[in-house]
Amino acid sequence: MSTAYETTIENPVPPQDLSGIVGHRFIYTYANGWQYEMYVKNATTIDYRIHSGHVGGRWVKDQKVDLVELSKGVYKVSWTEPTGTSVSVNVIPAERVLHGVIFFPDWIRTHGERTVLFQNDHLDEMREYRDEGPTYPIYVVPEFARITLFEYVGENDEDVVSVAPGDLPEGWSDRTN
Ligand code: FER
Repeated sequence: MSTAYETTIENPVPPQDLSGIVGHRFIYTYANGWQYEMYVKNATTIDYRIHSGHVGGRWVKDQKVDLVELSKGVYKVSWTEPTGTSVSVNVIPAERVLHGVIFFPDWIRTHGERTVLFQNDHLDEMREYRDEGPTYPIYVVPEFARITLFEYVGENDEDVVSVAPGDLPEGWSDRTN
């Protein structure tokens, strides 16, 4: 093999180094124009804000995720929301590119506004909507995105994502690096 390590049927796991994404905040715009911000608070948790798009204005803290390194510098973040939405995002920081697939239940396609809030204050309400549905047909949104800002801010900092997207200074999310 050309790689320095080998994954096998018995051990399909490449060496895991999450230091290139844990403790980082990134802002990105999907090809459909939707702008998101993710803070990888630690190896199992993200905070995020949605600056524009179908559910622009929504924000969430302490979402548990599965985070892996697929190959050197290539990460995958996957999770399911209390709303029933599932998301899987592949992140390649060095190329300033990511690809996300969002799987929305049907009720969020028709009533996305119900999820535009600080979700942590409405968890039971979100689970009720989820259980009411309808779930199907799933609204699948697969899109590439350009990472416009990528910065190390440290792990487990509750101040990184602490206000609603709409309460940030004008143009805040358009800062690039
Ligand atoms: C993302 C795509 C979707 C993301 C979050 C979501 C933080 C969340 C969707 C939802 O629950 O509305 O890239 O990154």
